[in-house]
Amino acid sequence: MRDAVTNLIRNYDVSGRYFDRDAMERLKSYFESGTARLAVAAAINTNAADIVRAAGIQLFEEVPELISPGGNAYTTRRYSACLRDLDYYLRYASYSLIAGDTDVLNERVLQGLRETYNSLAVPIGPTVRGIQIMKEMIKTMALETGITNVSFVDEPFDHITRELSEVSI
Ligand SMILES: CCC1=C(C)/C(=C/C2=NC(=C\c3[nH]c(/C=C4\NC(=O)[C@H](C)[C@H]4CC)c(C)c3CCC(=O)O)/C(CCC(=O)O)=C2C)NC1=O
Repeated sequence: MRDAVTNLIRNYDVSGRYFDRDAMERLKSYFESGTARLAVAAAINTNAADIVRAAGIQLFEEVPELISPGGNAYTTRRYSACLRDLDYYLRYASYSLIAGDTDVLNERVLQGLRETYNSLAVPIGPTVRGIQIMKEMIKTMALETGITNVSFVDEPFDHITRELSEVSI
């Protein structure tokens, strides 16, 4: 599993190079955003249950077929599985935000996920929507805590979304 720093070290070590200006710029931007990353992760940790619950409510309001008979989140078991999945995405997104790298998502979350979803007929579109709802909530929370540039919050959520949505080849 890699983070922004180990990833960079790995790339430079492969070719036996010292860090150049580009590497230093990247490290600088990672460390400069460190406090903001910590603050967002802290906000997620404290509010995870509420974020997941609220995102679920909004998703099922937008796509009520999911929890109607025949919907993939219909029945208590599947409803819980759906919220549990949102909770997985949120927790791993918080790790990825701290790491400043999406490797943890590839390694722990995304491997084989699309195939699993396809085999259980879990619809990708609404799942992606649920992930995006959480992202927006967290960006709002980050702005409320006084962080002005919240664009770094996008990375893990958009990465999961992109990988999930990719058409099978
Ligand atoms: C940490 C990495 C990790 C992930 C991501 C993960 C996902 C995951 N979600 C699953 C099921 C599921 N996922 C959903 C999710 C949904 N259905 C909907 O309609 C909504 C759109 C959506 C919620 C937003 C549902 C309903 C199931 C159960 C499907 C079934 O058993 O029929 C399953 C099948 C096994 C199980 O039910 O536990 C896996 C492996 N498991 C993992 O270990």
